[in-house]
Amino acid sequence: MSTSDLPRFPDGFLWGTATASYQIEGAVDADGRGPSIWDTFSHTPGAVAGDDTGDVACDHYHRYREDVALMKDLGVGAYRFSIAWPRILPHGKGSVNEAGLDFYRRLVDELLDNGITPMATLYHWDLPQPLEDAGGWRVRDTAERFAEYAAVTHAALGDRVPYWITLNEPFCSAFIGYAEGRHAPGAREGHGALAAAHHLLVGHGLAVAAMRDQRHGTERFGITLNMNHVTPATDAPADVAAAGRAELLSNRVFSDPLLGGSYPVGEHALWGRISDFSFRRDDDLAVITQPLDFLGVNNYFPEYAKDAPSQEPDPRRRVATDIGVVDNPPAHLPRTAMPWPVEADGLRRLLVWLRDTYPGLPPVYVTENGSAYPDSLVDGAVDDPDRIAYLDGHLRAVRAAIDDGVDVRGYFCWSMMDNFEWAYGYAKRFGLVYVDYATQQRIPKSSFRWYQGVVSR
Ligand code: PNW
Repeated sequence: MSTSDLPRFPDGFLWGTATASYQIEGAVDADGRGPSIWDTFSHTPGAVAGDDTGDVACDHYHRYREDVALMKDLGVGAYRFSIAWPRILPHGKGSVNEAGLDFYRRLVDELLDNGITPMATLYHWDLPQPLEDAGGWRVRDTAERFAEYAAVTHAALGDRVPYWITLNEPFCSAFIGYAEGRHAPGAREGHGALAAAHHLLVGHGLAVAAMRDQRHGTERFGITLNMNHVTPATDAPADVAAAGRAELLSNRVFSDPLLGGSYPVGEHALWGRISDFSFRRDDDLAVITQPLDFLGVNNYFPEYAKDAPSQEPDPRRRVATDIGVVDNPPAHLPRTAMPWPVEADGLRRLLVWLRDTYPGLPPVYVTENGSAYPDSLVDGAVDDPDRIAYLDGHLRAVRAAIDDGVDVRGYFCWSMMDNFEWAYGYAKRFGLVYVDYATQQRIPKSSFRWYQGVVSR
């Protein structure tokens, strides 16, 4: 597919690509790194497909120079990566591991030397295991330790990293990690997940305040939420009500406090069986609502909500995501390998929803969007027309949202390279670059060449 008929983007639009520490770095014992909840989880038999682990992953820790050279070839202006908390503070708190900071100093210098702007995420799910052992995100202490970690890391790198993202997808940390149990730490709880969601928000606010206090210059502070546009599957009143519940869980639990200044209206109907909210303190909203310089949005698919009975009849055993909704997208939509439905206009609708729902919405960066397909290496090359079509459609949707008046400043394709796809292990490939894990050879896919054409226009 040619890029010649793709609409143009505003001057200064930031084109990028994204990864995360545990998904690519490997080197889990190098230079004093401590264990994280993902080391523990991936080494638990049956937790990850194929019992894959991030022990080696893409060995990016040792191959970052080659990977930055690929980004330079790709022509992107920016790279979004995450910093592994257990490399900086192996016990989660206390003494700082300078060797861990040094890795990110080297990476950032390499990016800057190649004219690529670094965007750092402080937490992409690799919580130091000792903090989980002390309660993890269920307890307020973790939020306070997170702010300390943010301050230490920002003090070391803030002079060279202009974009700081506190958390990646707190929804996944709280609800997939503590309710569904498909991600580390693998808990299945109701109350614990809601406490985790709250402490993640508090940790975000404390971290922004701490970093802003010691700001070096013009660096900007934001958070990345995964969000989905929600439509009722039919116009039956029960499905319309289900869509309200889905929108609350998928989006508003985080976006209402962060962008609207209040906990979501109607949330108690959802959490009815959970009545202990003592983890919320009176002044927490003031902490959570620190002004954001930008909002990061990750989006892969839209949702179509259908009313459905709760899966677990005993309310005491229900997890927090069991809200009487099933996702029922139109059958005609194509599917990726996940198998997530593909409907690019869902991204436009989501961005417009954000603008309409939150007056004063800060500038938005699409910090992740992309797709997994069953790529294969044939005669030394990977042809991935489905991924190109996916990206083409979603870029047109972003452009249409800008035309609709949404202030979108950049787009980061997930992912720079194939990597450890969490519960799916290495079986799902999202990369613009194919990774042959047996040899660690990197092979740019045809989507890489296509995206090169997009970002160079
Ligand atoms: C995001 N879901 O995760 C993450 O930020 C990335 O680390 C990940 O590789 C990427 O999307 C692709 O999955 C998600 O179940 C994981 O809806 C799961 C879901 C959404 C996003």
